[in-house]
Amino acid sequence: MALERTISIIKPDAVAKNVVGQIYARFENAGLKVVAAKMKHLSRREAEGFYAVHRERPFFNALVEFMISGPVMIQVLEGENAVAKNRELMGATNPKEAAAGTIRADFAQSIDANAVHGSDSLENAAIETAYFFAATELCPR
Ligand code: RTP
Ligand code: MG
Repeated sequence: MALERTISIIKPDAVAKNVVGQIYARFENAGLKVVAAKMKHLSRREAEGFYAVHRERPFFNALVEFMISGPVMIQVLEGENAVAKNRELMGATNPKEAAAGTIRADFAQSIDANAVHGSDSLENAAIETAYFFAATELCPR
């Protein structure tokens, strides 16, 4: 087992529903530690840059519009197998297909407003962490 870090973003729908604390509890109960966090209302440029990999996808514009529709809560999670563990806690992209008890099953409305983002690989976790945080903002503990 490897100690990893991953990026989690609580999306505008879940921040608006006031369930940041309930989602943090899921991380904590699974043994993931928050080692950096910030609430931010993303600019269009920031959201487009973050999701640049999806630029050619048909849902890109809707995704960007949604991600800038309100503040998001961005955190770096640290723990054993943090990347996969966070994806497991999140559940499937489409909440209709998300397993019972996952964050998306419990808090997401639709495939667009799906409550959370999580890095999909260790490599992307490092890229996404650097996108939002300076090295000095990480607090290993
Ligand atoms: P995320 O990146 O947000 O953690 O979600 P994911 O890996 O489960 O899904 P991904 O394929 O990376 O897609 C990014 C976000 O785009 C929206 N999406 N909409 N309408 C659609 O078919 C569609 N497909 C993806 C979702 O909000 C997804 O979280
Ligand atoms: Mg993704």
